[in-house]
Amino acid sequence: VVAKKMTALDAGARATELPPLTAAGWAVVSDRDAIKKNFNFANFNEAWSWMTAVALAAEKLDHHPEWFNVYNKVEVTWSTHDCNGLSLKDVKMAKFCDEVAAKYLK
Ligand code: H2B
Repeated sequence: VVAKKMTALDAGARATELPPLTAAGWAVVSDRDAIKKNFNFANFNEAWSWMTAVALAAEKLDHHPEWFNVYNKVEVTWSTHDCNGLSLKDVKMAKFCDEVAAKYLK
């Protein structure tokens, strides 16, 4: 199976997709076309469990995070190598990150 090459979000898609994400705490990175967010969990176990859920979804979608974890904190960046910028896969994974995090961050 040949993976479909992702295309960058056009101006219209950005105007629709990015505001809900920035409202949810995602920030557009200043020096490259990417979005990032810091997640704070109760402890390492919850952070790692969340990372595991995100990792499994990333494999399914063939779209992988850039992330940095220290104990209960995870800094995640989404961007698409294919198009050297933001694609719908980044939006999808960012939403998934928030959905799963909501189960921990009560
Ligand atoms: N992850 C991200 N974030 N962007 C990509 O363009 C990408 C990926 N491409 N994971 C996938 C893997 C590609 O390299 C493989 C060959 O499908």
